[in-house]
Amino acid sequence: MNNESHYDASDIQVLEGLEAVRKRPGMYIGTTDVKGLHHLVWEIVDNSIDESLAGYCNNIEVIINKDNSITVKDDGRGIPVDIHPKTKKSTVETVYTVLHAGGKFGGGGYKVSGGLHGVGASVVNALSKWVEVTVYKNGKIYFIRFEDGGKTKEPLKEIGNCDINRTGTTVTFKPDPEIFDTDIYDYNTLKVRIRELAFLNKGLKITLRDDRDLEDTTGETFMYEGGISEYVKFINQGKTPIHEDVIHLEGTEDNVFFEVALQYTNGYNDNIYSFVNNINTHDGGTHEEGVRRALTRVINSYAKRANILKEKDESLTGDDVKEGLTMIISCKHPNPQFEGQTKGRLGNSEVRKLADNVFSEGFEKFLLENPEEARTIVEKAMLACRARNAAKKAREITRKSDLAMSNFFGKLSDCKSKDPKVSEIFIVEGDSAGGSAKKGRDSMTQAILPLRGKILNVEKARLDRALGNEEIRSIITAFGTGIGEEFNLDKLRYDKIIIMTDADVDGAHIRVLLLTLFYRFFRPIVEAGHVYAAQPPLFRIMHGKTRKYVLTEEEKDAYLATLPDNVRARAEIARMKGLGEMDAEELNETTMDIEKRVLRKITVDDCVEADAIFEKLMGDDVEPRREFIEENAIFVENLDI
Ligand code: 1YM
Repeated sequence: MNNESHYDASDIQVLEGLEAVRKRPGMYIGTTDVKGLHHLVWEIVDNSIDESLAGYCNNIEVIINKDNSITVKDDGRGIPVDIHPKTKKSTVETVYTVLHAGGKFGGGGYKVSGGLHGVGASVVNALSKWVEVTVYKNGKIYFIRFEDGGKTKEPLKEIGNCDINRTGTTVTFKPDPEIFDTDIYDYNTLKVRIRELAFLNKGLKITLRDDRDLEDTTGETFMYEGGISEYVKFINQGKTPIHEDVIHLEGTEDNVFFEVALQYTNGYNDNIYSFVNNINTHDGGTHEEGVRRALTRVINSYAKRANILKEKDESLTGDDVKEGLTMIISCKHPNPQFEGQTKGRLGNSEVRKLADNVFSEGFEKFLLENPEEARTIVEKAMLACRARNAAKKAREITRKSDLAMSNFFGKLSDCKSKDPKVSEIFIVEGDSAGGSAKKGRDSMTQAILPLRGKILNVEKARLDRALGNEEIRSIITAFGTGIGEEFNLDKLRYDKIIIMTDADVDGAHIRVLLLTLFYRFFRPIVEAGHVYAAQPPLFRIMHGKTRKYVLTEEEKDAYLATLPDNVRARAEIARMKGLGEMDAEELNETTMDIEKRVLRKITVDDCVEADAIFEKLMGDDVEPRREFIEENAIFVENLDI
């Protein structure tokens, strides 16, 4: 092959490779929405984390620049700059332009990153308007720039000298606005994940700075010497632990590193999160199974041996022993097998054994050495067991009670269709809005459930008490899924569950109560993407025969700006007060009609963050709750406060 020619066969291959990424970005980064936009950052940060896992990098810095480009810096070895034998180009250029280039060039380190297994850099390059890479290595500073989806502007060149001891890589990229729906980075999204990465990689320092924010001059630094133990403490802030120390256990076998940190609180919910190579395994897998199995077994055997659990008592179940438990499980695996539809499950069977062994040995030792704590933990699980049995009875009563049923059927206006794929249910605040909704709906596919009383705050309630609340019982009955041990997602009677509340503080409060209920007891429904918030309009603009509804102040201004001056001057602008004020036709047109409405999908993207929000909103302290509602007014852009 002719080395002099600047356009040879390997160049063509490179261009074709990157073009393939631009043609089908979804295949490489999932989506091109705001999530995909943030995904680019993680691909680059992953390379720095890998360098840290290999033992060469201690500091990572992420900067959101003024133009919404992103800079990631690390103090690792620096991407190799020598000429790569196969491509005859610098290794930096190769890594950034050849698909699947990642690990193959590194020379077999202990590479445990997840994500795209090294294809990340070239994918980011393909989807960027421009990328600049600076490498500090050998006392020199090297630089290369790519433009328009990964085209090399000029090969790698030396641009100066640096201290011989200085090494590292700095990458700045600007996502291509032609690829992504949005180009604006969200500070909080980056922060939540960066904090998590810092917890999961103890001792690693990661800084985040927002240069769009004039007041942010230093950024926030995340560094946890305690790693996942500190993560547990962080989650348990504002909760009440029932034993002082976080229990931390770890072990390694055949290059697989496994660790777990846990602490029980006096609450009724569990917060169990598991990770493999820093990736959240939402659907668990062998690492989680090993721990859960060992936890149940060890608590039962200890409780019996210590004679806290008597012969006649029934054994504690997995559900009993996880009540109030906060636990982080983390596994670093050189060859993880991810399974399931969303690849959120670890499949490697050898990990089950490792997790079980490490956990059972360590946890049993803890119980034996700390008899007081052990008794507290066992008694907590035994209480949970009793409550579970009480809930079972309550459920049976719910099922049988004719009174509860007649009450319920008086309330729900079900849709005619029995096909869950096309059916939706609107949960509506108040009777008057419920009335309009009933008239304005498409009765074939839309069911209406008006809520009269207040919903119980389930943050502080066990299942048995939740089942005593009439509003909650109506919701369970309407959904058809059952609750607790009986929950079955396949039985959900509606494809969409739409929360329809006013755009004011009361509406926000009811929405939060409902979301807490869903998050605690119907999490799979949220995770499967069935829950939505309706977005009633905030303004009605009338001119001539035209009626236009808009959701936000900005949209109103933008719409008015499109009108000719004389029309705008005479336009009537009304601020919509509440759902109850709209007549059936208006409600249908603005909020319910499948063609015209705007729904907002509710996700539990980051369960830790969501839990912190619920904790803040639903915990005992009133002040943070007020503040939060005022600041965030969850899921509505504009709030009448
Ligand atoms: C801001 C982004 O990419 N850091 C980074 C990347 C690499 C190395 C060090 C590295 C790896 C190895 C050897 C190795 C990469 N190198 C490659 C490849 N930060 C960032 N820091 N020396 C340096 O894996 O053996 C790909 S990524 F392939 F060239 F080795």
